Formats: sequence, C-alpha cells, structure tokens
Amino acid sequence: MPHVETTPDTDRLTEMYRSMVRIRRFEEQVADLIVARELGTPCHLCIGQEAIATGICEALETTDTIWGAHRSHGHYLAKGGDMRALMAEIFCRSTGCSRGRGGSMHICAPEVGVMGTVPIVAATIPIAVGAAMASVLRGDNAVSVTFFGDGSTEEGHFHESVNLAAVRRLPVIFVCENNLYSSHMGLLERRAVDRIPDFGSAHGIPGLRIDGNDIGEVLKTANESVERARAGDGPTLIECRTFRWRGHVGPAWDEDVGVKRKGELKEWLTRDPIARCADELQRQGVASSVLDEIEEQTRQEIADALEFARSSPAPSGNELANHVYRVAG
Ligand SMILES: Cc1ncc(C[n+]2csc(CCOP(=O)(O)OP(=O)(O)O)c2C)c(N)n1
Ligand SMILES: [Mg+2]
Repeated sequence: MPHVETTPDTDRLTEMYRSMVRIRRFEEQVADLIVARELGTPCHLCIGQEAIATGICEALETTDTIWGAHRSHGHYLAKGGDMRALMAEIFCRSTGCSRGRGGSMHICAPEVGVMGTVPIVAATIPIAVGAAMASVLRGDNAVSVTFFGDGSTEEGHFHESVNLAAVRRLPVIFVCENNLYSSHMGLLERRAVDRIPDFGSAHGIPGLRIDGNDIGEVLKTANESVERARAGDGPTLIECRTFRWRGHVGPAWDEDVGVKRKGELKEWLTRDPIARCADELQRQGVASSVLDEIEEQTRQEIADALEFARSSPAPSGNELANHVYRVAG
C-alpha cells in the first residue's frame, strides 16, 4: 500500500512525469484532430490540469474505483486505462472502451477501476458514495474517488453526498478540480465566496485546499486521504486549485463562449505542472535525455493508438438498441 511521503523519490516522480506527459500529448493530438476536422466528438480537454489525475491515481490501487465527468481523459489514462481503447472511443469506433457508443464523455475501464464518466454535472458524486458504501458492506477495503469541477459544488447532490458520506464515515475522496470557471462563468460570478473547503468542514470532514499544479502536494494529500479512508476514518474533500488552458470544450486557447481569459492564462502557463515536475527531476539529477526518451515513447504510443482507432470499424447498426431499456407498464 502506498505510504505518506512529502517528496516522492526520483523513480516515482519520473513515472508521474510520464503519466502527465501521456495525458498532455494525447490531448494535444486530439486537439489537432479536431482542428483538422477528423474528429467531431465534443472533447473537453484537461490540458494544464494533469497533476491532479496523476497525483490522486498514484495513491490508489487498481482495485480502488474512480468516477469522472465530462473532462476525464486524464483520469482514465492516469488510472491505467488503455490508450488505444480511449482513442478509438473518441473516434466512436467499435473497439472503443465504450464500444463506440459513448465518445469522449462516457468512458470506462472497469478492469483498472475506471467505473464511468458522466457529463451531467455532479452526476457521479453520489455514485462514488454508493461504491464506497458497497465496499464497506463487502469489507474489501477499497476506496472510491470522485473527480468533479468547481461547478459541481453548486449542485444539490454534491452536498447530499458529502453529508451521507460523512455520517456513514465512508471511504470516499471528493476531488474538486477548481479551474476557476464553469463553462464561461468565473467562480465569483456564480457565488458570494471562494471557500469550497468549507463544504467539508461544514459536514465535519477535512476540507483541504491545495495547489493542484504541484504533483508532490497532490500525491501527499492523496496518500493521507487514502490512509484515512482505509482506516475507517471517513471521507476527505480536496479542492485542487488549477486552470484549464484550452476552452471549455474544444481546442481553442483563450476564449470561452465569448469570455477572454488571456491575462489569467498567461499567468497560469508559468505554473505548468509538467514543467515544474521536470525542474524538480533535474534538481534530483535526472538527465534531460531521460525526459526526452519519455517524450519519444509517448509519441510512439499515441501514433499507435491513432493508427488503431483509424483502422477500427464503426459499430454495427444492429447494435443500436443494445443496452437500451424501457420501463414496462
Ligand atoms: C446538470 C447539468 N447542468 C448543466 C450542464 C452543462 N454543463 C456541462 S459542463 C458545465 C460546466 C461544468 O463546470 P465545472 O464543474 O467547473 O467543470 P469544468 O468544465 O470547469 O471542468 C456545464 C454547466 C450539464 N452538463 N449538466
Ligand atoms: Mg470548472
């Protein structure tokens, strides 16, 4: 089981660097495919936010479960989801992780604990609480994690879920990726105060605010929260401060439904989680050739995933009604 640490050792940090690079380069490839009009699936990119998915998933075992939302390519990859199956899903091909029925926003890899992502804002938060309750009933000591945006904390069932998890001391971790915007609206256009951690303390659970672009801080907080959950001490709410570099949906850099974010983006680019991690690795003595090799291996992996997706067939029309149910009566 992972243990609490302040600075991850060099090998571990190198692997987390690799995880963040895989997420960033994968999404940059997806962005290019959208610009080239080869992809039409709406994609919400997490470029700039990679340290959160990576640091949290690093603290988890394969048997722990994660739940995501519309911006979840990073969660899927960080937890060990297959890159080929993700690319094929974004291409809506039959070999995709949801057999081409889901696209970018409905992805899963249950074999590694990616149980599902749903673009209805806050939708998977109560489901993650249910998974934590199931794990207590089974006695298997698994932890569940729900990733959601700052906008989700304005939904009723976020608060209901934190309450139930706190009352039952369930092994669930609420990870709020606060990128300061919900679609085109800034945080303080939507609420009177900027105090998401208070939603934890209001229910008697730890509510923490951390730098979501600092991989070491994310891992340390995740490890402490996982230990707490496994010890039966209940849930934790972690607010990870971050910023998305691209538009709410699609590849654009500085605009969001008419909102210019250029000034803020410029500032956040200087807090790049990957560049910060590279600096730390070099401080620890890792040669730049090691980082170059990670880039090259990632480039090859993405090229392979792209070739796989392009050459995969579309789902058959005969499957259209599969998994579709109606309530009898
Ligand atoms: C219940 C619900 N309301 C509205 C929407 C439309 N919608 C999709 S994403 C989004 C913004 C979510 O913002 P946030 O939770 O901060 O996540 P981010 O996109 O910033 O990662 C909205 C309003 C939706 N999908 N579901
Ligand atoms: Mg947001």
